[in-house]
Amino acid sequence: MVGAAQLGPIARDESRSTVVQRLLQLLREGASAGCDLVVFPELALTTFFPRWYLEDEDEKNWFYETEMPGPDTQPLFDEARRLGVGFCLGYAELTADGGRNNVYLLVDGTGATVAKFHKVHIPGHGGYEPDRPFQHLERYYFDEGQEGFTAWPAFDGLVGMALCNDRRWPETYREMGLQGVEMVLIGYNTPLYYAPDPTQNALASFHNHLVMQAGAYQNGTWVVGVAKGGTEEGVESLAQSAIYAPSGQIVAQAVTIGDELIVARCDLDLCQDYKETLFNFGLYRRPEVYGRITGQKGVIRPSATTRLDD
Ligand code: CDT
Repeated sequence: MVGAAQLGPIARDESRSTVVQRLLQLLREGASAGCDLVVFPELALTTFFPRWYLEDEDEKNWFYETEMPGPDTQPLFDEARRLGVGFCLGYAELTADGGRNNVYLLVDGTGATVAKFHKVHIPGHGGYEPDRPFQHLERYYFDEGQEGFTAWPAFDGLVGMALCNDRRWPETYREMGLQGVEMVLIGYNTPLYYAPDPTQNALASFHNHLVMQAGAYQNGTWVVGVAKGGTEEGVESLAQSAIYAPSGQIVAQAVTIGDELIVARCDLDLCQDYKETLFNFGLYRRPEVYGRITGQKGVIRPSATTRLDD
């Protein structure tokens, strides 16, 4: 049994210990519901601070963890061990050598860390943009993760992680699909207003489901999508956390925009229905004609004069 522990807003001045109390409540709910794993969203310990341009180092650093577990987060690890329930936690990490990472951490039911993921696709912008109603400065606050996507042996299966914008890219799922992933955990903070193209605002929910349903189906994997939703410091964010089956179907979905646990019994054997048939990679994929996918970054349009007989 897996739980998606959606969070409602976290205030800018909310202390770590208060947030951890909210997480503990959801972890305990998960334990009562029979969960083996409870998944929290991206940046689950603080407000989504990339909406502000902060120059003062101390003010900025307040939002990052320098140790995990630290004094405020240790109770989560202790409770996981006591309950025998694992968890996945998103937070901002500041390393000893100054690295700034958007991290997802997978912890098992003994309280031991199984895996750590660094967000790969860092969206938004890197400098202050005065015309926006609020900023999306992830490219100012976070380094791009270099390790890529891994399927980790955990929870009696192969578990992968991705964070927010990663979920929009098909390469995210396929990289893990090629390792046989059976469950992909994805936390997100998605503002409902998208400054570069507000025509997309009304489609936020559609796009959210579209990418995770497609990722699940095309790779024969479960996907657990977990939001920090609701109106946080004046900015409305998408909720609608959901659990997607390898068929691409939604098997559970949050109905509120606040703290809410949804659960689903995820039979990992169902993945084989898709991995061994339509998406039998070993039989049907044609990597020899997919060279551009890793060999090229941006679009290179064919020249207007290119003809079949050139
Ligand atoms: N957190 C995160 O990655 N959010 C982005 C917002 C859009 S880019 C400004 C997302 O893809 O949902």
